[in-house]
Amino acid sequence: MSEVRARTLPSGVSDPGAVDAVIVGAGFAGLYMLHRLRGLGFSTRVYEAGSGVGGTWFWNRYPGARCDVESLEYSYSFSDELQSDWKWTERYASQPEILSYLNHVAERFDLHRSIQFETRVTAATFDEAANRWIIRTDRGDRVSARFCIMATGCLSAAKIPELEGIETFKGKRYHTGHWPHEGVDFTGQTVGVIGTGSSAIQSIPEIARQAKQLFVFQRTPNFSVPAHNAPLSADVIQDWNANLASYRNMERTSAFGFMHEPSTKGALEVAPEERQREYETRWQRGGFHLIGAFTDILVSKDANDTAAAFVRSKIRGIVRDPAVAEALMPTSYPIGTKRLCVDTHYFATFNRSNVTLVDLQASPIEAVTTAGVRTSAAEYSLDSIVFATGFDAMTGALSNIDIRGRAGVALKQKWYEGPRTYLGIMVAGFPNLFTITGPGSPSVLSNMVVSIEQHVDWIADCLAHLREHRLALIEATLDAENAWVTHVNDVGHQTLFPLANSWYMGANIPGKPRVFMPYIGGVGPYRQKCDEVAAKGYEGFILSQAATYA
Ligand code: NA7
Repeated sequence: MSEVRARTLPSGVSDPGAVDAVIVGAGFAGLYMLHRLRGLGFSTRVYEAGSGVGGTWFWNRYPGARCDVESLEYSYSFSDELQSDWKWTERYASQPEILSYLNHVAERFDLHRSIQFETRVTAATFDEAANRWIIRTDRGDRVSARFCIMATGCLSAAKIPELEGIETFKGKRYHTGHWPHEGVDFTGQTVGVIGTGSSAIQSIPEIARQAKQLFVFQRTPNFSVPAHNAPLSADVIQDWNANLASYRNMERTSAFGFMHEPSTKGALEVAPEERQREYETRWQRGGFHLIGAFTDILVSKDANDTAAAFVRSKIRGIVRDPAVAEALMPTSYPIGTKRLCVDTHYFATFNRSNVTLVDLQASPIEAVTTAGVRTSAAEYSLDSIVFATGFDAMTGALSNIDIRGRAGVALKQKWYEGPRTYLGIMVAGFPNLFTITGPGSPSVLSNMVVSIEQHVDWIADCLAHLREHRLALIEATLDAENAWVTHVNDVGHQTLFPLANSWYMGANIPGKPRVFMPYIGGVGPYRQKCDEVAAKGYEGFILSQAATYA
């Protein structure tokens, strides 16, 4: 089977050719999927909306953009040579460094030639007569593929809020998820940042250093813990390399896909002094470790309250103005049930004289005006507005494509009351369509690279299995899907996650069904389940029909 040399295709011209697989997206997931399928000899084409590889790391170029999983762990494990050659420089990698890494991967494994850039997939339709997917793009391509693999990312459909008057604003508007490649110089400007999620929390300290005046429009305060980012020391790298196999195994069998010091006790089982010591140690260590301090932080409200109170006390200690500190303290949801943020000097930024917190709970935004933002209490004149307002998470990128399975049923219609998948990988009624880190899998509750590698390997093995057994189709049964959805919900409802209005719950998008979308059963147990399903001849799937493979 020959590779499709997509780069040589004149853009905008329909390609009548057929391929074994189309992959949508060239981020961490799409690149590795392409590499695996090419290794198996499947003809594969990747469509990517951006002009380069990288996905999330291609688009999210806002100041301060950084991964909050440690760089050594937020990296591919599939190639020993890649692991030993690539040198991460910081504990938490910046966006430019991760993008360089992904470009390096694409070059190293010669991936570019199979990727058609600046091409957005608009539709994917299952042709029941031919048992193939017909994929269409915004450049007029129409390609037929036996398999369609969505590597579209969980946080890729940017969300601009529906605020009155947005179009009338005369200054510059930016969304953190679509940042200009040439960067933005805010020197001398009065800037408004709307939102206080991870993207805002990373960018606000950077923008504050440049801008003349910064207004932070906060609807819901967020819990954030310090990153304590620093250059990676030779000792840390040496230890990582010396223990690589066991560390990687720890990630794969862990709860969240990264290494952590497991806790053995509940927060209320220990004396208050010991609890405080444990939180303090983990705060000093930085990153997500705080949330793992005790076994029950994400399942017991009383336990959770102790961790939340600890972080609030830290905010009180950092922010000098007590009223501002109070406004920055989250109280309306348990810590960890909205994405915990990891920051560098976020709370301290509110001690700067050029930074003002605008509490939208006290005075909501009424409209964007030609000059800036008007709340119920005041009007703010702004040169630029930064929308750090997040994404239509987990389902948005898929809903933006007209995906139709058997009998022309639209995926959007099927998911009208919330996403339904089997294992987060496939959807009943949509044969041969795969969703890498789809809803119903650990995905956003995990180290994405670990979860991506697991899904890609599972899908690649599945395709090889089908070919080996001369099978054309794999399709989740409705029973298996229903049972999985029930399980995902049951496990989710054993935790505190449903208590928050988070994007995990679809709560940030007006009209989106309130469903806890990711799977919180743990990366390790989830992997085991997927492996068992495959080992039992793809239990819960129907595999059918002899096929001719070119
Ligand atoms: P998030 O985490 O969804 O944050 C979006 C922020 O924008 C959040 O504070 C929202 O407040 C706020 N928001 C959204 N709409 C509005 C309106 N209309 N008015 C005021 N404020 C608004 O997105 P991020 O990009 O920061 O992070 C996404 C993920 O990327 C992150 O979790 C990491 O996994 C990486 P709300 O809380 O809804 O009241």
